[in-house]
Amino acid sequence: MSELKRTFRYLRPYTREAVLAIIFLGLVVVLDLSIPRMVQTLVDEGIGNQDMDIVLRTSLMMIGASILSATMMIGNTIFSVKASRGFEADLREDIFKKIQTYSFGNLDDLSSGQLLTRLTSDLNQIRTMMTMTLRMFTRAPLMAIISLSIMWTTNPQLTKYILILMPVTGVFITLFIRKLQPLFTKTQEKLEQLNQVLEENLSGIRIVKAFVRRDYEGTRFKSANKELTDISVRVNQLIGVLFPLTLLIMNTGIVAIIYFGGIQVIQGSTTVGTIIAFTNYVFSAMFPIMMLSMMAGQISFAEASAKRIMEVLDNEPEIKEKLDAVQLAEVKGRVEFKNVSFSYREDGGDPVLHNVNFTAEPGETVAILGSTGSGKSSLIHLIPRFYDVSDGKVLIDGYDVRDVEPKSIRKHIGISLQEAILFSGTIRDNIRYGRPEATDEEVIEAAKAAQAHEFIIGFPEGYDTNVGQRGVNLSGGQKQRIAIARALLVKPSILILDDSTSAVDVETEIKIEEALEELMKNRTSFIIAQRISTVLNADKIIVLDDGNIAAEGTHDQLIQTSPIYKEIYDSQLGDGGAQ
Ligand code: DUT
Ligand code: MG
Repeated sequence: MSELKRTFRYLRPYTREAVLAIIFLGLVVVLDLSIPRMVQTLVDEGIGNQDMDIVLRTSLMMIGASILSATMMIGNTIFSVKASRGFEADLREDIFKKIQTYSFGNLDDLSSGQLLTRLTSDLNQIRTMMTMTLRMFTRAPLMAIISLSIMWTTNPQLTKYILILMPVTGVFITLFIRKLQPLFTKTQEKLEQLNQVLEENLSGIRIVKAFVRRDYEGTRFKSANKELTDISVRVNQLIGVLFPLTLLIMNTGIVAIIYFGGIQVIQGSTTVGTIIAFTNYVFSAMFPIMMLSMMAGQISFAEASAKRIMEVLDNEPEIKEKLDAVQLAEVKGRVEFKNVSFSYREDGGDPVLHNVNFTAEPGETVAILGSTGSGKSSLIHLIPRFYDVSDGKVLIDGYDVRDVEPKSIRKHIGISLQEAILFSGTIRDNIRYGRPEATDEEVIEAAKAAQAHEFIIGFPEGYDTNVGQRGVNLSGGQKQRIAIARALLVKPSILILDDSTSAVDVETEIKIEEALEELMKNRTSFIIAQRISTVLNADKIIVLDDGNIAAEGTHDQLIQTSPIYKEIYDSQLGDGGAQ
């Protein structure tokens, strides 16, 4: 229960609504339970004494009580819905805000699919639970207590039979729940497995088609689906047995009341009306126990969901901002790596960068070369502090990035990540994402430099063309160029382009290079490129090999001194290494 309880604090702003909902509910219970009492009067005093007056008056009162009870129930609904929806919205907002604080490392641990499930179906489970609490949970014990007290004050003798039956039912239901509980947990696990298969399938459906693995995926889905179905069927079968059995116990109680009550009536110690009222009260005293047994499943589900939601909320961002963090108003763009080692795993296993040292002076262009997996992306991710180094220091303008407010560094960095991700919206909005106040002229200027202007104006709607989700209606190269324009538009002191031209033809790539040269005069830039032709003019070329700097220098120096550089050069522009 503990995790579920923790979510309850989100109900606090809605205390007024929650209390009103429960008050209304209490009134409903009192009114509902007054009706059998009136039946008793009607039978004993009205019908028994053949008094039409009492019959009429009591009937009217019963109708009145029913109408009032219905009205109170509506009141309960209004306030409980207000409270639980507000609770849900606040909790959702908190989760969303929390996710925004996550750093790259946190996001490596929790996939977007997992986060989405937690924001939707898990949250839904908890909200359902909350609504039920405000509408039924409180009702059940209230009903049991009030009916039992009414029964006790009218006829303690008969009440005893019910008091014996209640713990029997209680024990019986507890045994059942014990059996059900592990099945609920299992259901939840199976559901997650199924979601996993579904999620992978939906995001990778193009790959599934391309590799003609529909049958395989179909089988995978079928088996996950079947497992979930099997277990759900078992759960529901068990519940299906539980319900009629509790009904049986309840009916036994009613028979007992009628039998022993009947004897009392014949002996003249009680009235027929009392017996009729009692059979009603048996129902209202026992029904809550049944209802609670039904709800046990809901509670287990909600608890499991609360655990997953709290995991999201408890997750601390890996990148922590220092309390006395420095705010950088200006960044000149000096970037220095001092003995930097880096590993994605906290336990330090297998570093992807070993003892990296280099300095990029303001305005320099640094090209990073290296085979795939050599650590190029990892290296540049350390500059905006997407990850923290495991050892050593990354300095910007002489400040350790860990001492500076991350926001104030990132504002001065324009980055185009290896995978160009766009948002749904217009091309214009995508380009100005980092600087929403940019003018149209600035947008066009950035697009021109990124060699995107021409294809953009080629679209019938130009810059107002809508980009589909994740940029589906654009080619890979078009997306990359928009991403470059987006990075350029912030007029950064440090520009980072990670393999941003891999999907662009050589001719366009060279044009981008030329345009950049002009644009990047006063900016430090880091360019990762596969093609050596685009980096020949860099002020500094860093060759990475398996996380180590294998060589560093200008093209002219490297071609003389570095065999590994010469090898790359020959393989791409090769005519025996001649210049
Ligand atoms: N790696 C991880 N977790 C990640 C990213 C990378 O463990 O989230 C590993 C894979 C690889 C090493 O780090 O062994 C370096 O990866 P990186 O992405 O830095 O390599 P790259 O030089 O950018 O390769 P590519 O040219 O394929 O982009
Ligand atoms: Mg990379």
